[in-house]
Amino acid sequence: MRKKTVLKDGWRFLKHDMPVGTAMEYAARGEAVTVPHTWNAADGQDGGNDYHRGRCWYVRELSPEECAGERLFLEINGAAMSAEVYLNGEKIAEHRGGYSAFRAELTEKLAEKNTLAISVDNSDNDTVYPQKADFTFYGGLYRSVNLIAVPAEHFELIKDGTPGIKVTPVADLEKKTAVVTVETWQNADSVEMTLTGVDSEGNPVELRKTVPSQEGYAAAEFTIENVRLWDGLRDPYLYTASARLGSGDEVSAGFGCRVYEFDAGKGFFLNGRSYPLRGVSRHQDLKGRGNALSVEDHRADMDIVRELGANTLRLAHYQHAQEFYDLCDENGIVVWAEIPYITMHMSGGRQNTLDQMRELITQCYNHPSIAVWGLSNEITAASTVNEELLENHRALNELCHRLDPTRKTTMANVFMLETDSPILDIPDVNSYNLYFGWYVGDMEQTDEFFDEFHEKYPDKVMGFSEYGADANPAFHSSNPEKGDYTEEFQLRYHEHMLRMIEARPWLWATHVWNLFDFAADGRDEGGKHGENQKGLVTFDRGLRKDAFYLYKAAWNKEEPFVHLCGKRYENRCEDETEIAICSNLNKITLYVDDVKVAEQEGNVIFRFRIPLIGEHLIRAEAEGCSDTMVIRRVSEPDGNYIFNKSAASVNNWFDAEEVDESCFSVQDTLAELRADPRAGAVVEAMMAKASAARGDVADAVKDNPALQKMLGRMKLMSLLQQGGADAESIKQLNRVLQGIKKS
Ligand code: GCB
Repeated sequence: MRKKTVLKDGWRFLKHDMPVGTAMEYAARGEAVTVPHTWNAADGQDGGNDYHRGRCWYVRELSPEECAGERLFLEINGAAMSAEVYLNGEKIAEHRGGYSAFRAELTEKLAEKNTLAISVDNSDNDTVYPQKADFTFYGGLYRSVNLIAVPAEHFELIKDGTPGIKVTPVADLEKKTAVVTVETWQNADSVEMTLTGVDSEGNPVELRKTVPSQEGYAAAEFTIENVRLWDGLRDPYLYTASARLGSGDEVSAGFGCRVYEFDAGKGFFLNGRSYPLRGVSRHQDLKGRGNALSVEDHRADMDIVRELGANTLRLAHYQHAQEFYDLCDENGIVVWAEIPYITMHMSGGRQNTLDQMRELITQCYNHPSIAVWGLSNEITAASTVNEELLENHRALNELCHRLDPTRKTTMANVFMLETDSPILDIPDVNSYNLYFGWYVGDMEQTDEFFDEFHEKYPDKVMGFSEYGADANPAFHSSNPEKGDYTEEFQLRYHEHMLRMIEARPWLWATHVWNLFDFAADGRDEGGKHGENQKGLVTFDRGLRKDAFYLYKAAWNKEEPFVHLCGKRYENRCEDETEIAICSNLNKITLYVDDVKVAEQEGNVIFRFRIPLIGEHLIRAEAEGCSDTMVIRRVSEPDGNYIFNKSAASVNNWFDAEEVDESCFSVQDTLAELRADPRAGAVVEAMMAKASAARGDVADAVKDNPALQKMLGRMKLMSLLQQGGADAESIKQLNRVLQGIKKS
């Protein structure tokens, strides 16, 4: 028998670095905490990059009852980012990487009284990923910590945090069978393996074999006839594989039989039918709790995913909790799993990328929901593509294929990476993160980017791994613009992207960045501290922004609904206003003050215009569903709806400046300026200066013709603003350009 004891209570937390002896001695003075715990739940989201990063201690006494059992193991499901484990002052394990589980055997080191002391460290370094990324690097024992007591004969618990059982189902769609290989590792002579479930007609399946274990390894093959497939949202059916030793030790895993296929021209296929993956990304954190989530928190997140109707999740940017992959299995959500090899390649981090990948695959292998292993994210954002970076990716890619020949690899490329970069040849399938229409350029450039790629590389599988726009639901506008953080702009942005995606079913997967707002302590913008607000739902999960309903209308086929957008935009200063409605029904009737004013047929989003006189009750109806809101006409624009009016000076100073249209100015596009030798020379001189300051990024831009073309369409003004130039230097440059007559 195996016994698991959850070590939730009884911990003392010391928020300082100190030797283990001191930590044990002063433990009683530490803060009493329960695990899961992070020390950055509050300061990890207050903005300004000042959250506590360092080495802290968790100390706990283990009672004799807790230590009972023949062999005793400690299981730590997440210690961010690096940890050292001490039992009675002696170091028994260490682990680098904040997102995977690890275990250590305690048995031989147990004494009469036992004290566990775990140091956890999230300080910066140059060997453990992530070090540079747009999210808070929470520190703590933020997932469960358990004791596992097993008999002397037991399944492997140490190696890479293995579950001890590995299940590989290979489904044959024509024969309607699945050949399932079960492998286990143990210190016993034989293993009894059992598969249970039902077939496609509901008849029970129970297959059993007892197999010998040689050199600690056993394997058996089973064939399920008439197999019931794991079929995504439609029928995420799970079988169970279990393995048992004579000692009574037992391990088991849910598994699913499915076939994933990728086609450059046709997109993604599940079990032989076209199944475009359309969904969102998720970070594992929650306002007030940081990353120390409970099982209920994970469930609540999954409920929102189901409400949205997404069929895929990108679980960014690291390994998520096992509970969450389980939920994906049970709910039929196809998953992109990845390691935090992100933003910047570190020469000293190669081994860590391989370790984190090995643990991710070992620990997550059995989840049928996982379709791809992600090698890296925007790794060329702050690194150039050189041999060292390529070699690291090749090593990761080979590791994935060796550990798991059944799954494909992918990576999320940054927009400025050339599409002919050799790095695109490494993973099996590709993907790009594109923020045209938000950070750079116009939304339409996304369409152009993908079409150009598809035309140039018709045999390469391509996906859209990130896109999004920040929105603070406090801000509103009837003329939404990029950078205004309004809900209305976010809605327009996603409306464009949704249509763009619908017209390109060959994109194997698309993932909105992000389902939820999340902590990014380096940010301080859009009226909030320390948050990335690209979520469709707020950080506390309390509010679904209007763009949420756009996707729900497109993806949720189960729950008919009508949603009036702009509910929070009550006070409107205009004669006529727009009413936007999201719905998965096709005919909407609009009532103003209980009078029917219009009817429209369409899909997903419906836009009406109505005169605005006083206060109005707006009601939208479709097939028995309805939604209402109140809006009113006001004489002055409501200042509460506008983001940071005073700080918007960078955008506004230009209005006051006289511009001589016959001369060049920063309002001209880069291409227009470059076409003139004199204006072009000014721009080149400015670029050379920027390149001296940010060499690697500038080089990546310089050598990328596709990017150059896209940048050419942008106004110099917006390029400068997005590059972070201050108002004074933009003005100076403008004065120089105004001295050059257009020919
Ligand atoms: C990205 C990153 C992601 C950021 C996102 C953003 O490309 O992969 O981690 O959070 O952009 O919002 O800027």
